[in-house]
Amino acid sequence: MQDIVAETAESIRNMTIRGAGRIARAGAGAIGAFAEGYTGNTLEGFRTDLDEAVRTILASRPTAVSLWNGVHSTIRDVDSSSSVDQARESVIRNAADFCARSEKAVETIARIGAKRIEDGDTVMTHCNSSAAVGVIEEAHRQGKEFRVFATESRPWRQGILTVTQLAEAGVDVTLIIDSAVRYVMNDTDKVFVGADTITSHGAVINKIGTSQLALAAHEARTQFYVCGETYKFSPMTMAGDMVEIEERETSEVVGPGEIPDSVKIYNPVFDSTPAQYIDAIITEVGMVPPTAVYSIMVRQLGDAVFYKE
Ligand code: RUB
Repeated sequence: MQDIVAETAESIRNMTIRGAGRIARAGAGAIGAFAEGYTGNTLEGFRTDLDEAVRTILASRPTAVSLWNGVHSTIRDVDSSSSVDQARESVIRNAADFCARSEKAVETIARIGAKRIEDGDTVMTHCNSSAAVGVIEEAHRQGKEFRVFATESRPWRQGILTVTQLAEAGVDVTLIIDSAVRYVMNDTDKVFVGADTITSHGAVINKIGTSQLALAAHEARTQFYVCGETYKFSPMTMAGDMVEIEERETSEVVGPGEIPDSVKIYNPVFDSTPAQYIDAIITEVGMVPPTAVYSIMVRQLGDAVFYKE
């Protein structure tokens, strides 16, 4: 069963499984499967092997706290378990519970966010966020007539996934290159993006370029909404920790021999949008101002006490 842990970690690392919600569910699911297949019979042995499985999953991608929250909510009852069977069962149950809650949260966000889209609107989205795409699809399902601009999102071009998904759902969608964002923002009424991590002071870490959309939206007086489940709230930021911005392989940016060897390449894959540029964060517990993140974080995560210094 260690295989499923290593395979899942690799699929997250190589982006076969991507997007903050999906990687959280995959990580929690892999830990659940690990517990299900565990054949050892001592609690101590289980805890040691589980620790290693958790470390393997968490090392796969560093930025999205959803992965950390998903995995830690899965193992939360292991410390208080008194037998290996009790510990295993708690992990299996908590993993299934997290995945179900996560999927339901995305559906709730879709229903809440869809209310913000009106007939005649032009909407913009960035990268490929299942929460943001869910909002757009739900508004379309409700019969609203609007159009969508979706950014390409170099270098992985997740925008291709977004436009394909939206076109298949029947949405009027236009693909734009990333550098067209400010030009197109003048014609845009509302922006909906996802989140990988939301800090205690309401900043949102999402796909590189999100903060450019936010700045352009601010300048054009376009509403800017973040769609994010509360397990994207980072308890570590309450303790003052910085969010690590993932830097990926330079080969994702240019192919071999395309530019002189002396040229350096920098490939950060997320950026931080300050709270002041965000009109609201659409969560499964409601549409909230970024200034409310801290109190929701305490309420939602407080009993779990995920973060230990
Ligand atoms: C994906 C990305 C998405 C968030 C939210 O980046 O930035 O906007 O993860 O996604 P990558 P979701 O492709 O590098 O994982 O709403 O699906 O959780």
